[in-house]
Amino acid sequence: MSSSPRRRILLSVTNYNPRRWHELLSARHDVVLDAEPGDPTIDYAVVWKHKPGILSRLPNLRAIFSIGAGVDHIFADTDLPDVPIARVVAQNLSQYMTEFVVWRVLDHQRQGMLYRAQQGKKVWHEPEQPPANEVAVGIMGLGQLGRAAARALLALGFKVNGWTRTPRPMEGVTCWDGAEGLPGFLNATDILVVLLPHTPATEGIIDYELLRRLRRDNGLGGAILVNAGRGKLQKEADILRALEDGTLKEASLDVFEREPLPAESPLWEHPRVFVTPHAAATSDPAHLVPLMLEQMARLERGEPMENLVDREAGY
Ligand code: NDP
Ligand code: OXD
Repeated sequence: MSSSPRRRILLSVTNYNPRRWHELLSARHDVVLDAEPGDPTIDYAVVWKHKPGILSRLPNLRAIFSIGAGVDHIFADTDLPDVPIARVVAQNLSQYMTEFVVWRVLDHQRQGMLYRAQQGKKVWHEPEQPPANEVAVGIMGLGQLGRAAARALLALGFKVNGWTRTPRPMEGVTCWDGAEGLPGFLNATDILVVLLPHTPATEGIIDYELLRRLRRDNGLGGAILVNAGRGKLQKEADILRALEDGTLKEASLDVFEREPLPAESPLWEHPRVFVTPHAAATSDPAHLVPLMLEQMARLERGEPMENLVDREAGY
C-alpha cells in the first residue's frame, strides 16, 4: 500500500466526460468538480479548457496538469497562477498518434481517396502509385508525437523530413529548424504532417503561401496535408482555395478552427478531404492518472516534475 497523502484535486474539464477521470482520481483522493474562489484546500488541478481565472484564486495550488499533450487550452486563461504546469507525455498517446499518421499517410500514398471515388462509380483503373521510398513525408513539429510517427514512417521506407523551433537532429530524418529552415523543409516535402502545438508563433501558419511551397510535381499527383496538431494552426479558407486550384491534392484534417466542425463547413463534403473529429490520439485516464499521481509524489518529495511546459515558448 502506497503511503501517498490524501490530496484534494480540482477536476475541471470541458468537452470531456470526467466520469472515468473522477473514478480513478477519487479512488485515493478527494476530487471536486468546482472550487469556490479562495478555496485553500485544493492542492492540484487537472484540467481541459477550465474556466479562465479560477486557478489563480486557489491560494495553495501546487501544480496544474493538462489532460492532453497540448496546453493551448490552459494558456487561453491569461490569469494563471505561478505554479508548474505539466502536460501529457505517454507511450500510449504516441502510439495512437503514430497509428493515425501512418494510416493517413498510407491512405494518401496508396490512393485511397481515388479508389473510394472509383468504387462508387464502378471504375476499374489503376493509378500511379509511387513506393514509399519515393515519397517524402515532412513532419512539422518533431516532438514526442512527431518523433514517434517519424520512426514508424522510416520503418515503412518513407523519406522523412522534420521541422522544429530549435535544432533537433534525428537519425534518418532530414531536419530543418526556425523560420529560415521552413522553405527548404517545404520544398522537399510531398506529404505534410502537422504535429505542432498552437502558440502565438504557430497560429495560422498553415496558409496558402505555405501550402504553395510544397512539392507538387511528385508521383502522388500533388501535395497532401495531414493536420493532427491543432485547428488554430490552419486557415481553412486557404486550404479550400489550395484544393480548388491544385496547390493541394488532398487533405486529412483531425482538427479545425472551430470544433466541433460546424455543419455548414464545406470541408465536411469536400470529396478530397478526410475529416476525423479530433480523435487522432485520445487521452486515456487509465494510463494517465497513475502518471499524474507519480508527478504529484515527485513534487512532494522535492524532486523535479517531468514534462513541464515552458511558459515562454507556450508549449
Ligand atoms: P512536443 O512539445 O513534444 O513537440 C512540439 C514540437 O513542435 C517540437 O518539435 C517543437 O520544436 C515544435 N515547435 C513548437 N513551436 C514551433 C515553432 N514556432 N516553429 C517550429 N517548430 C515548433 O509536443 P507533442 O509532440 O507531445 O504534441 C504536439 C501537439 O500535438 C500538441 O501540442 C497538440 O496540439 C497536438 N495533439 C493533438 C492530438 C489529437 O488528437 N489531434 C492529441 C495529442 C496532441 P522544438 O523541438 O524545437 O521544441
Ligand atoms: C491533446 C489532444 O492535446 O487530445 O492531447 O488534443
